[in-house]
Amino acid sequence: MTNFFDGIAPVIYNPTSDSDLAFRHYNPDEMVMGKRMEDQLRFAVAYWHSFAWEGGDPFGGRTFERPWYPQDNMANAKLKADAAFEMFDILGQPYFCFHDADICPGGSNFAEYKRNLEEIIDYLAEKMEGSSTKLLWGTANMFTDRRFMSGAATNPDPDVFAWCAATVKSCMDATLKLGGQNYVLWGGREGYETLLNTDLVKERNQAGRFLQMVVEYKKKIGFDGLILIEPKPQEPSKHQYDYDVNTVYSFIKEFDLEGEVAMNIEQGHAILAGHSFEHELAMAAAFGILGSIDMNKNDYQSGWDTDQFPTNVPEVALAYYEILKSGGFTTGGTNFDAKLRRQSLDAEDLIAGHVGAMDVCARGLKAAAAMLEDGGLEAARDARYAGWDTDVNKAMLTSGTLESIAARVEAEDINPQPRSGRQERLENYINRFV
Ligand code: XLS
Ligand code: NI
Ligand code: NI
Repeated sequence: MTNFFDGIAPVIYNPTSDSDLAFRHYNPDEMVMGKRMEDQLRFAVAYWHSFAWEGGDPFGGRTFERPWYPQDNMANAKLKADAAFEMFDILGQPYFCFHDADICPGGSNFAEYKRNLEEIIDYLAEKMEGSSTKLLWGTANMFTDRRFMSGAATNPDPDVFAWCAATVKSCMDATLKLGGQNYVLWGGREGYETLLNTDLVKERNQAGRFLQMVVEYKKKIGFDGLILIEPKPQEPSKHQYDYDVNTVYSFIKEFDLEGEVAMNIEQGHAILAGHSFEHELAMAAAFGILGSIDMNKNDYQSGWDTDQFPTNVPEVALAYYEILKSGGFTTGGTNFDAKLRRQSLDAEDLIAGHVGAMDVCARGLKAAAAMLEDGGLEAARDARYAGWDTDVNKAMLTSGTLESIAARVEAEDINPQPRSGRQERLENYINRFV
């Protein structure tokens, strides 16, 4: 027990409330496209930003005061877990996600790391018994410690590769033990700063073999959740091997992992890659690898991963549109990989950030469901491609050759006439729902 959230009542759905800490749209039991809203959205709190991050930025250190600081001992790790579960209860949060480094101190060698991890996992398991919050995914932090500065699985030093294999094994065991529904790998240090000192063929091969070992181990221990890769470009390495969905998909194919690995797609990472979130989601859906999402936005002016709670309903609606259209989440969910601003010092700020984000997502989900049920966008899209429905045009893709098509163009005097893409009308259509 902590007293960190003292005085903050459980957050409830009350559309007429004038409190900052009430849900006006997130109504867990409301049915949306055949499922409870809670089961469509599958929200998760990110342990790292909410409980481990201390408010630092590149120019200054800790701004927060928390009862579980300093985070270098197991007693405080347990206090942090107490506070985390208190927040999950206040929010009625169905899931959480963690890195090993968020939940316990790393220790001075591997044996100590493992002891700490096992002790805190037992503690979390106990907490979960008395709680309705489950584990959406676990992961290993293989980017903060200086041992990872030249890469994790892609490190030139085989001892680091070995350390990473041992670490991921421990974190997969921990995730399995807590009933985690997925296991995530974000390759923060899997990239390079300069080609002058880098053998990118070797590094990519190491990463490919590493991922194969993860999949082999998943099968060995009977973990039936998804293995998810989280793409991100340019940060922290200048060149990241997991740049975006398309890049990761080609990596998966190259290392024969199709059908074994899916994607955890983060809104902010999509933007950093020069895409929109919905582009990345639609691309993953097209490849059949849309697993889960990190629903946190970046500041559009600052150009780096600011990890803010979502506030933009139209953007969120277009994201859930792609998710619902692809059939919705199975084991995946909506993880708020988001942190407070460093001036937001109070326990209430932490609750408010999540309440707002959950409400924005609920609005987005409802709008997306309404658009899908109305069918206007799909009808417009179908109409735009309707020319491809005729037999002769279908045949171009199945049995056509350049010669046969050229002959038809001449014989039939085919002379394409441009038609409007009707973008503004479609934007107006979206505006009716959001
Ligand atoms: C960092 C990533 C990270 C992953 C988990 O940018 O988003 O937080 O989600 O390692
Ligand atoms: Ni991120
Ligand atoms: Ni993330």
